[in-house]
Amino acid sequence: MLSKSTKLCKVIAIVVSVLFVVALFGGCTPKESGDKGTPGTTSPGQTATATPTSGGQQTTAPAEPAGGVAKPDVLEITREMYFGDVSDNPDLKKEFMEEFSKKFGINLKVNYYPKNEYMEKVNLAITAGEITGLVNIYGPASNVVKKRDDGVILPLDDLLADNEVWKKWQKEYPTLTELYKLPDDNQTWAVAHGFAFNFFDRAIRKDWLDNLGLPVPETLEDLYVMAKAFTENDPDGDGQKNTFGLVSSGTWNLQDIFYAHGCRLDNVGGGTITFDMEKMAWVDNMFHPEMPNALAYLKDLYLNGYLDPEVFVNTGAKMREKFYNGIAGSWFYWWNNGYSAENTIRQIHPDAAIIEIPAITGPKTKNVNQYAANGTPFILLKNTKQPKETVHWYVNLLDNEEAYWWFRYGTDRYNEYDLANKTIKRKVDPESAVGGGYASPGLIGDFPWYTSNNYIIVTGDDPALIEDYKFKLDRKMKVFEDGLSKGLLYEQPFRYDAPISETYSAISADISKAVKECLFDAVTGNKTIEEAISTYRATMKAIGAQKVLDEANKSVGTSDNFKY
Ligand SMILES: [Ca+2]
Repeated sequence: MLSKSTKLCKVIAIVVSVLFVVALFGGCTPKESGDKGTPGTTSPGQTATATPTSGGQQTTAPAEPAGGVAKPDVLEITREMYFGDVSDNPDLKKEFMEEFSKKFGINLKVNYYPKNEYMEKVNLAITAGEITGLVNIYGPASNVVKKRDDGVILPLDDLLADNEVWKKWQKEYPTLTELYKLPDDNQTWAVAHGFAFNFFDRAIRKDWLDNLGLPVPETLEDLYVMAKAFTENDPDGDGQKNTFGLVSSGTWNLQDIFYAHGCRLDNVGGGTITFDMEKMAWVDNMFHPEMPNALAYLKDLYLNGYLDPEVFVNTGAKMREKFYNGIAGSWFYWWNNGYSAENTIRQIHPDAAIIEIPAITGPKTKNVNQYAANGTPFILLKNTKQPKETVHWYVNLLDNEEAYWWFRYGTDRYNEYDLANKTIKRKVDPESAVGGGYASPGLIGDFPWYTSNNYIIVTGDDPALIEDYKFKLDRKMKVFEDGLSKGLLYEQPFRYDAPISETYSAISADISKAVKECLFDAVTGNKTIEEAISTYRATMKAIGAQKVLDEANKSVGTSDNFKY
């Protein structure tokens, strides 16, 4: 394995060389996929098959590589929200399969189920043998493990061994091809439906900084000075003490403070069992030597009111509301969400301006904040008649610019594809009340090479829209570039998002409760920091958390000497 820094340099080189190959976090994270959407009907999943292509028709099918694999008789894909929910847009659903089949010379069959019971329906259909081919399931990786252990899916390594696109990805985007390579058998059990880089960054009221003559913070010390001034020095200039520095929902939006101390929290910012990329092992960062300092820093902010007094009771919505209303001056939240919030804040405070920064530094000054790329898994069912042809051509189509965008947004009847200029103008659906585009197939997510971060994608034909898109995209990408060029950002592969451990699944709620209590007690001064950590240790020992660390480390072929 390459050393950590070599690997990181390589990632940076790749990222920089392909010019902003980062993807917007679209609606494609497992968390979002798991959200309950619009209630659908209870009708069974419907399927339809496109009419086979008649002879002599023009297609722009990707050329079959020499010695390549023949096209499958049918490419069967199962995915939620295909042209809306299950009963929406039946004509568009059918038309797309027909048009796609004509254009690319591959008969496409899409199965779709109601969003609010997608996984239940998919599981039933798999058990009943009603569907074959590629099936998009929800993350995390443990769902893939389950399907493998149920014996209903095929490993992909041999099937893709001679696929040129796959080989290219292995070289240029190794974490993409390894996303669903399971550590215990070293086999690849799914292809990602997208590979969208994403991270949290710190958004700050730039107009408040300017009003107070403060620089954009870079370190923990700067951040403290800022939070204090945002609370005590009337940053909005209305003569009242009605603002504070930092807002968060629990520790979710304070993660950069833990990062700066080198003791990162888990993937949801609420736990301390996390994968350490330097040790390449699962650890409990509650016992990181810097953790007491991180907690002392937060305690100081909290007791002085520089951090929202309601930090431990805020929901996510409440946290956002305080930033939108101009009460709180800063949060640590999804990349670009601060900039998106600017318009909302300006409805009340017309002069509001936001700046986003990739990380703040402290004892840790390099590789401080992590980005990860993920996409939910597409598994290949064992009952697929032509498994090799199916997965081979699916991967080929993802590498084909036109086929990719069709998968994403539909045919050129509903989109003006100016691919030479990397511009996509989605046509306005006259039936849309908000001037939105037509419903789209949504079969695929962002990939680094085809993404809303290197294509201009607008709805409608107004040139001002394109200028606005470019401005916003430049501003957004600058945060990521800054993070990379200053060595603040590093890649934390998604496969290390949550521990693969049966015990973890069983006791994660208890663990979460123990962490919450410890953080609350330490930051509010309910207990001393030492007492809070020692209570946590006793609780974790009592609930059997040792097994979580041991199992998780075993799953990645390592061990950690730590004992609760
Ligand atoms: Ca004020």
